[in-house]
Amino acid sequence: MAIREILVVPDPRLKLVSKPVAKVDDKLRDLMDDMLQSMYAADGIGLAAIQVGVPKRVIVMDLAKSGEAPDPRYFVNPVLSDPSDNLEPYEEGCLSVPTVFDEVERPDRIKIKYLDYDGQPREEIAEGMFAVCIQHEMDHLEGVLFIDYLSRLKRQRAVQRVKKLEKDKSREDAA
Ligand code: GNR
Ligand code: NI
Repeated sequence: MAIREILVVPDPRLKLVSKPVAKVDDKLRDLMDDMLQSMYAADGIGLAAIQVGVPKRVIVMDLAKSGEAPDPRYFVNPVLSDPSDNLEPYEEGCLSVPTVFDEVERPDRIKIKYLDYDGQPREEIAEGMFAVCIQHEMDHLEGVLFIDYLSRLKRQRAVQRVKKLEKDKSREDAA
């Protein structure tokens, strides 16, 4: 297992549309293991493969609260359907847009079909934080970030903020 670097804006790879996975095999499980470890290391609750530079339709997630037992979840080739009419706002963040948080409205309930860690087909209804997170991660598979739902001004500010953060970080590393 290895911790992989998480891409941040404005990396153009974050805009790619990810490709379906042909087979859930050991190589894909290695990727999912690395993604989960990288997500935990970055204190995230979800991660899409493109965030570590791999344009495949793979998501990992762990919504366990701190102090609770870990609850790793894996979603391969996920498909969402039957969104509720009711939208709920939630203050979102993204490991690819560090330190930026803003409100996004999404359906509060949605159906999800996917293949699990063993390649078995599964179907669930997502609600609450699960609904927020799975829709945020599905957007990554389409090259969409939560800041794309904000005003152009807010989006530009967000990207500038991350650019500065990265610049300051690379200066620190050099010093
Ligand atoms: O760690 C994360 N927290 C989060 C908070 C609110 C809404 C969505 C998320 S997902 C994010 C990790 C991430 O960037 N996944 O793509
Ligand atoms: Ni994200």
